[in-house]
Amino acid sequence: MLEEIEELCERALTEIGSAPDSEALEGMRVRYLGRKSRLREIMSQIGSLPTAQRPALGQASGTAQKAIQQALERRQVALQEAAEVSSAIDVTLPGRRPLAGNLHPLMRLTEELVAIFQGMGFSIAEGPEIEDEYHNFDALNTPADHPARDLHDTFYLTDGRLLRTHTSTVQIRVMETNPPPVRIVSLGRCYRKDSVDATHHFAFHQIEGLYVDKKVSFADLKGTIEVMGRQLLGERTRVRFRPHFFPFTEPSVEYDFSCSICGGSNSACRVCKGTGWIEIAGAGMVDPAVFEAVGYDSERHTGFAFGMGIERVAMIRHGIDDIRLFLENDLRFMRQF
Ligand code: 2U9
Repeated sequence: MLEEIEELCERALTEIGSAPDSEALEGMRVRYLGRKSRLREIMSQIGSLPTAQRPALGQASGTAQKAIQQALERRQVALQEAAEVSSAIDVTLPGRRPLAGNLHPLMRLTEELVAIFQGMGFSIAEGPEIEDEYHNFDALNTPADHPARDLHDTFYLTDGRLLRTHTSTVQIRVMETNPPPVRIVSLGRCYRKDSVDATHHFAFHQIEGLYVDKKVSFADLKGTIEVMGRQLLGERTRVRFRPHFFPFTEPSVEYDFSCSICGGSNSACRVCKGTGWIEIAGAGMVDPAVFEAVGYDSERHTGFAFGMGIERVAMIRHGIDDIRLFLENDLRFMRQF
């Protein structure tokens, strides 16, 4: 009888393991554990067997009953899970469109500016964000007592190095290692110890241009800025230059583009406030002291340079009034571009 129980249990487990559906499984439960099953019959006979045989048979039949019961439960769960998966997939439904990301507005504008300057013969130059005081200030004719070098304005590292405050550092490095002519735009992230508000951030992006050759003139600078303005904001864009001061350029200017939003006709214009002009950035002829620092002969070569904050241009272009939006990664803002 012991052998019979073992055989019966083995057969039951094999059959249950491959039961095709719940109905077949219920049939097996009745056949192997039901009131009229062989196992129940054996169990009911144990009491009338000789005492010595009873414990072994009782234990074997109990173990078999438990094993069959567990196998039935396991198979039931497996069949249910399979049914759930197949009913969850409706192969007749149309496919879901995958969520495709798009470029950050600052990156898009950067790429556009790069294309504009490449079209005018400029190459792209990049360099380190951690710099030394020499490349960030001294080589750019910015004296030791200049306010920009103050601890309040620049992020210094403990070893005396600093986070670059402009990308002009890259242009110094290019001139140090390449003889003229040089026609490059440098771009990347810069850092200043500004309190964060709607128009300032401690981290921002710059694009700066430098053109050095024999006989480069202020007229070349004006032409370059005009072409950029027209390509960026439209053919009707005009440019005006105002005298200014930068340590690294002489003469220096700030330049404005005519307002592409209202053309000066709306006194409530968010972008130009009704003046018709938008202050973009600065530029100038490279100061001879900068040429001396990189070993260029300032008697033989001249050059112009200009710099722009990319966030500022993006704000003007899209009528955005808070610089912080560019860094918050709020999808409601990003999806507009
Ligand atoms: C070299 C020599 C001169 C780059 C220049 C500006 C004027 C300028 C600001 C615009 C807004 C920086 O992002 S901002 O805060 N920059 O106005 N930048 S001339 O002059 C150079 C650069 C490199 C070797």
